Amino acid sequence: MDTATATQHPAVAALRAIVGTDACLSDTDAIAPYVTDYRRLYRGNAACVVFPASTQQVSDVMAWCNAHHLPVVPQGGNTSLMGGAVPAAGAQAVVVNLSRMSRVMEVDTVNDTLTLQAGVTLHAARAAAEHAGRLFPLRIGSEGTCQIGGNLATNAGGTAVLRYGNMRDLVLGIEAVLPDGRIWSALRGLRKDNTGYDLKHLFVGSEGTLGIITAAVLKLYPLPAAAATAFVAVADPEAAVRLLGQAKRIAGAAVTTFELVSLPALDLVREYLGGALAPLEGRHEWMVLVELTGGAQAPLDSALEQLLEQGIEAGWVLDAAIAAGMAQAQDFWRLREEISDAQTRAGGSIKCDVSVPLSKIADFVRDASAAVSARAPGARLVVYGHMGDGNVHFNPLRPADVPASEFLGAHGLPLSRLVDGMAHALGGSVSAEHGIGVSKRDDLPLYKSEVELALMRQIKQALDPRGLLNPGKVLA
Ligand code: FAD
Ligand code: 2HG
Ligand code: ZN
Repeated sequence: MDTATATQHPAVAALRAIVGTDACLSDTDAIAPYVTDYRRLYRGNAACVVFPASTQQVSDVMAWCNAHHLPVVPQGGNTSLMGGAVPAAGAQAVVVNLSRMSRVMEVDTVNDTLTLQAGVTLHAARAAAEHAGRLFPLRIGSEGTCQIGGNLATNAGGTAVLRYGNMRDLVLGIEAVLPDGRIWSALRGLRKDNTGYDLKHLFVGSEGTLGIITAAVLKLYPLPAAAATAFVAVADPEAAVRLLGQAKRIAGAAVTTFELVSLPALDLVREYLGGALAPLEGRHEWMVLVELTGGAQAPLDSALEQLLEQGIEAGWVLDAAIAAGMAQAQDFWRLREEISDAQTRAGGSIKCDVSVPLSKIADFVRDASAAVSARAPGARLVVYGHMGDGNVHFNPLRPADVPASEFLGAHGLPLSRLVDGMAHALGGSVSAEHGIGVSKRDDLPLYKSEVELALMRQIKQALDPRGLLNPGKVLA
């Protein structure tokens, strides 16, 4: 950790008095990882980065910043893909990183709830639940680094939403520090509570603009004893939608994961993983990862076999591999979960995290693919994701021989507007699960009505009249 110098911002000494010297960084090199976003597209400035150890310390930091009109950027694992967790370039701000608040406070196996501090990583939360014989079902590829506070602030989705819902559906109680430093504690483990406005939902998905989430009560579920997993080549996205419908009819609530994978997405992962894993022979344009989970293996296996047989008969399924055990299932999962990082490593990926009604997703993928290919011939169509939720990551990627900066410079904004616009026209969303951050902020007025934007601004004004929390994110 760094030492104080005469040129330091006055916040450094004041906040060190609150969190301790070692828990407040101000040296340029030391703060670099906290002011640079995951994809290294955004690099900001901060007076300092503080690591509070308690809700009271967060409150004291926030109160000091409020009194001194200093903006605050809440930060969890800094895995956001939208540039929301780092300060803007040139901004005077304090980054409040929650990673020291990593205590699991209670696992209640009668109430089926998990109470924890916001800085617990998703991986640690899932492990704590599993240790108690329960499941905390949020599953996303960044689980080792992202934190529960960040998951709540972004209303994270992932690969089990089909069965368990988004983070909003998984939270029962929240504790948050307000922009003026007051603590609002509602760590209630209640499944029914209609005592007025449900304020916790204001903070879910607010991307650090309304309060700093310091703790939460989350729902737990029975730990599934069995899973049946298949990697399936399908004729096209339309066939995938039909297969999903059939899966629901055959297996009902056991259908936990239904993820679409396009060939360019799979190729990219194979390139970065050394081409090792190939569950299916031959090359197929479209594949899905299907997982059923439940209490007993035999019924799941038989449901999956029945589904695939019927899919082959109907011409939806071209080929399929059923995982022979957990190790092979993990290999299938790896192919899916590595797609995001493979794009980050390749560079030059345009993120379009869109959702449309399931009934329109096949048309959307077909039409958006044609439109993007016409506009940027050679762009790799890294299209994949949570098809079961009507959510695809439609991410055009630079052709292999075109530098990232050239591709993004020529196509970044036009292609993302093209794809987002097509989703919007189908009644869809331009951010299904990643939020707005700074990446989509300036486009938000294209997709939200005046009334909706005005309501959002009124809420922001009511909670944060000085505009100190994560300024420049979500709303301009
Ligand atoms: P950060 O990146 O630190 O912050 C995100 C936003 O939340 C920022 O606006 C920040 O200010 C705010 N924030 C953070 N902590 C708090 C807090 N305690 N109180 C208030 N505001 C706070 N997302 C999905 O939804 N589904 C996926 O499947 C998915 N897969 C991913 C896979 C990879 C490989 C990567 C890199 C990212 C993925 N993400 C996914 C995106 C990201 O991991 C999620 O948005 C995650 O929820 C962010 O958590 P975090 O702790 O890293 O938050
Ligand atoms: C995923 O589903 C994540 O893998 C990341 O939401 C998506 O990198 C992306 O575009
Ligand atoms: Zn996703």
